[in-house]
Amino acid sequence: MAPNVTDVNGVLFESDAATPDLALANAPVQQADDSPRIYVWRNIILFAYLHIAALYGGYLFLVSAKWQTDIFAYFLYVASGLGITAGAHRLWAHKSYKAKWPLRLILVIFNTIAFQDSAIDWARDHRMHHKYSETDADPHNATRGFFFSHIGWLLVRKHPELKRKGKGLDLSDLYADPILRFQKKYYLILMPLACFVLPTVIPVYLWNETWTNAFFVAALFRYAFILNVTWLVNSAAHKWGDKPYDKSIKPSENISVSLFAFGEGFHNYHHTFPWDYKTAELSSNRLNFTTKFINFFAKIGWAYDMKTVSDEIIQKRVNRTGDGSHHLWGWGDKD
Ligand code: ST9
Ligand code: ZN
Ligand code: ZN
Repeated sequence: MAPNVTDVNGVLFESDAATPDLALANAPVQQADDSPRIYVWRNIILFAYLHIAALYGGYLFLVSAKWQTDIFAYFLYVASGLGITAGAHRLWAHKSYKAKWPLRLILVIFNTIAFQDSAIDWARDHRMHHKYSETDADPHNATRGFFFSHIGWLLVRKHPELKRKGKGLDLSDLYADPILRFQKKYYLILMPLACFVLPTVIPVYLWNETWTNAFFVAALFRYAFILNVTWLVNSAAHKWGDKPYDKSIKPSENISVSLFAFGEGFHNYHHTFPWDYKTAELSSNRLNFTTKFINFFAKIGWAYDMKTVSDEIIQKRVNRTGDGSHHLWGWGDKD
């Protein structure tokens, strides 16, 4: 049965937000079968435009952009991808390793190119995603379907339950970092420069690319591509794949997603052991470019205190809650 929507709609919640009710904030998450959908038309229109423009950009990528522009777009994909995987995800959301300030600076620049909101806001949503996985307090709750967990969650107001429970998150470690505070404070200046203006201007001035090719290929096509790869972790990797570590959850081991997402598709492992900096059961870095990147910086001392999980603990968990597919993955061959 659908709940009484007037109990949970955005208007009612806004008045709750003004006078926080602690008893409510500490109450268990309530599941709503039919959550309210308050459409955000600005986002719907902008994302529709982005995807149509990105299709045109993909066509230009193949047929008319200079090779330098294509390589530049690829470089931006890798850099901004690492800004999400090594930065927002493994470093800031999960604290799975520590980084000295030069690496944090590189990662925050990469992260700003990715335009997935400030790293503080990204980590805040992601901590909710792990803490309240697959409930109304999870921003991209996969039980609401593929479309919602992929992009739909960015087209509607967040669920009141998320805002209520979110008040209990501790983000003090993120706000303690001046680099992250700076990014958040100046985000609306830094992000357009890093994600759209420089990616368009650089090809035009450095190798005489046309404005059209530069804008649609290096800015819009590249941006939409990496957004969709990231969203696939929330949608596809919460739907398809084996569950060698915990068969009771939706997150799954998805190799195709891992390939494009620099090692972030081993999602059954990641939700079972979220503190492991590798986000996968690897002694090193198979299909996991992000782990290679962090390991490189560990060698020069800029990354340290990397957290992992012992083989023994993993094996115990596999035996206790896995779906029996663990032996198929060949994790024994530590490479
Ligand atoms: C984007 C993000 O695309 C993608 C993230 C994907 C995550 C993937 C994770 C998978 C693992 C990692 C794999 C990486 C793979 C990468 C591969 C690379 C090759 N906690 O948000 P508001 C409260 S972004 C606590 O406005 P609305 C808070 O009080 C794309 N509290 O909610 C807040 O106020 P303030 C570009 C929370 O109004 C207030 O609510 N960006 C939390 O319902 C209002 O927050 C966009 O398109 C929380 N988590 O609006 C923008 N959240 O902030 C999209 C909220 O002042 N977003 N509160 O403290 C929006 O426009 C809006 O957020 C909205 C909801 C319309 C979606
Ligand atoms: Zn997940
Ligand atoms: Zn995570």
